[in-house]
Amino acid sequence: MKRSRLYVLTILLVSIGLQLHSQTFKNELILTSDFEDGKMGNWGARGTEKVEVTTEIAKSGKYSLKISERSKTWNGPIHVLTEKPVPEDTYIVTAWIYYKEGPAQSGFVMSVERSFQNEKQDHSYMNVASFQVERGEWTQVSAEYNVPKDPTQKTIWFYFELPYKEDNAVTANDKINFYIDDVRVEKMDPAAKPKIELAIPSLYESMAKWFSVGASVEPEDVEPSTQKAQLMIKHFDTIVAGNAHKMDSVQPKEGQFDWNRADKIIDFAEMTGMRIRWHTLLWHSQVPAWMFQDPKDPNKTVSKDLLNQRLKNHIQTIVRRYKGRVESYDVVNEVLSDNGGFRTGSEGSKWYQILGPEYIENAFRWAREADPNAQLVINDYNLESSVRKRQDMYNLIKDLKQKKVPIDAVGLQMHVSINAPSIQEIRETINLFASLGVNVIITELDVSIYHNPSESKKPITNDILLWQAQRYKDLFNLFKEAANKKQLDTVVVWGLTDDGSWLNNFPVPGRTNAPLLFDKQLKAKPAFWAIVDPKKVPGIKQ
Ligand code: 9MR
Repeated sequence: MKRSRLYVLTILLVSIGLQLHSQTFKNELILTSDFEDGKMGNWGARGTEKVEVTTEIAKSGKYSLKISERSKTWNGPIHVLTEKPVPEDTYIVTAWIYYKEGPAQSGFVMSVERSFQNEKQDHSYMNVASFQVERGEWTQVSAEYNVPKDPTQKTIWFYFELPYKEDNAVTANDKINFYIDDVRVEKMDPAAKPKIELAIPSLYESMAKWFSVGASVEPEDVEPSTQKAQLMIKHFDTIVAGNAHKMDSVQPKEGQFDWNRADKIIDFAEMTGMRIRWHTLLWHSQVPAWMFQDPKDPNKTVSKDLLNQRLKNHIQTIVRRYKGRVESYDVVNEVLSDNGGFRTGSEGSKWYQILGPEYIENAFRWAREADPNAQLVINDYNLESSVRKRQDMYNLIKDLKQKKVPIDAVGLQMHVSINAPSIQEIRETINLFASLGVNVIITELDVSIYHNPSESKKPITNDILLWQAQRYKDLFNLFKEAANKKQLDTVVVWGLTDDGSWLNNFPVPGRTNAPLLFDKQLKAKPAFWAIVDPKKVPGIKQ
């Protein structure tokens, strides 16, 4: 029988497809350390701790590397990753970690250190991934590190440590001995690196009728020409810094503003025509220590007068610099307590402790003075789920408005879960604030796949992703409803891809989350499709 053309074509396409599928990527092996020659190779210590080859225990063979006499969390074994860093190279590190004495479980972190050509520049340190290890069990850990685009970087090392604590907070549990074995480092085949999907709709274009859609990023995410930057450009038209605009990043030393990381995000946004939100002029967290210290004696608390001056200077230096460029500022972040009223000193707010509640209105007035046209926002979390906190925020905004404090909008962070709070609670929250005549902004949206903060790690199944998709769909339906009522014009998600979310390893160490719209491979998740084209997601209710 003569084969039909269709048959031949089908066979051809199937075989091309199979070839593409079976294409194997060739990662380059950079390092294997099993210590079986009884030598340390190029492994070393980071501080005064002892790093040695031992036969006490091994994952495979006879030897492993033992780390003992540790006195700081950051004490641990270190090895060069590369002396010739090539931006955008991706390294995959796998290793086994073991400890036999100490707490039943312990967090471990893989980090990288970088040196720079300019010797005066400090080394930089970054946590790449954190893991949970059980006492008495060899645990395999693995992490990927993407080399930043920085022509001045020289050598990159990787190392293992315990989660960071200030020296004076270190306890015996932070000083445990541990062992590593069978370390393997590969450089990823560039052909295997994730690429954005070009042929899908743009998220922000799909929502343009209702609101602008933003995402928070780190400076590394927006190095022009990287795939993450392309993802940002394609899908978002508002940008926010996840960390780079916070006090400790912008003014690490008194009077020495460091615009380097801040401007990477601003420059990218201006180059690509995005709207810019600034997060945040004031927060109780991520504040450099000097801010609250007396200039003559760091053990003493700064005076009220000087702290007011420092705060005014911080706010106005930033707002003047970006006048007409930054459209919207989170002026104050998380100033309310979860237990009612203002966040006090006992809940971490030195602002409140030293300055009293007036710091809030001062911050708004100083910001307005520096840029009369920027939108000024008060930002907080759990305003939807806690009726009391919501009412406190309502009363606070009302009071500020009565005092003619220039406040334009309330930011609902919207770190929600797959199951709660309800859409109706969120609707009531938006309606309540809109009734005060302020705009509502969704500032930090993500949808945790866990039902509560302490639920233990679970596999991320397709069912969960579909459930999450429905939740995103319902949320976006509500945001559209609010936009139609002119209550809301901006929705920002807190991160670009699941792997970069703050909800990984938090609040449960070792727990993986998947709260965003794109996955690690830069692929649109069902949640994205539920918002943009719901018929593509099976079982979605409109
Ligand atoms: O996403 C931020 C994360 O990378 C930081 O480690 C963390 C430090 O506190 O801050 C995260 O962002 C927070 C934001 O600034 C304020 N609202 C809660 C966010 C998640 O913790």
